[in-house]
Amino acid sequence: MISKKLETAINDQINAELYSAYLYLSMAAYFESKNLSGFAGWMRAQAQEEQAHAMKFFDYLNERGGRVNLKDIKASQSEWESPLDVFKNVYSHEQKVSSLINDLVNMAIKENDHATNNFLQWYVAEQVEEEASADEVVNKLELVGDSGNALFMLDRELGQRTFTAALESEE
Ligand code: OFO
Repeated sequence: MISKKLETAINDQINAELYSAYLYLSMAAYFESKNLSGFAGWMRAQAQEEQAHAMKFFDYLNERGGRVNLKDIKASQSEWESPLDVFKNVYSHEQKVSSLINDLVNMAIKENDHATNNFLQWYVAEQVEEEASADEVVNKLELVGDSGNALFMLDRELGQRTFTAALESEE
């Protein structure tokens, strides 16, 4: 059975993952308002991915005899200065989430909870990808600069991203 301390921390992380989904959905709405449907589609897929991250914690907590407690999800920012501003925000947000995951790992190690530490390693690897994919788009947007044509091309490229539930639920 999982400790009360880890139960609380995982519940907080479920909230953080759901907030991430909310933030990315808000970014999708921003891009929709700018008629950048490819960027919006990328954000929608990202929001679904975050929801899957939350559900993975939800299932794990239940499996370990913990109790899931859902809390309020805070409102997210809704306006940004530019697509570059949005993706810089994604990158810094993912860096914050990585540090939350690292804190959870440290807590699991301190408590000698090897099962939770092992479970968390999936998120450790996932955060490497999350940061890298945000950083990649930041770099591309910096190259795009003020070019409308290049932004249009990037919108088409990002619009090809789809959410694959099967991959996300892999243990
Ligand atoms: Fe759940 O990885 Fe992003 O926030």
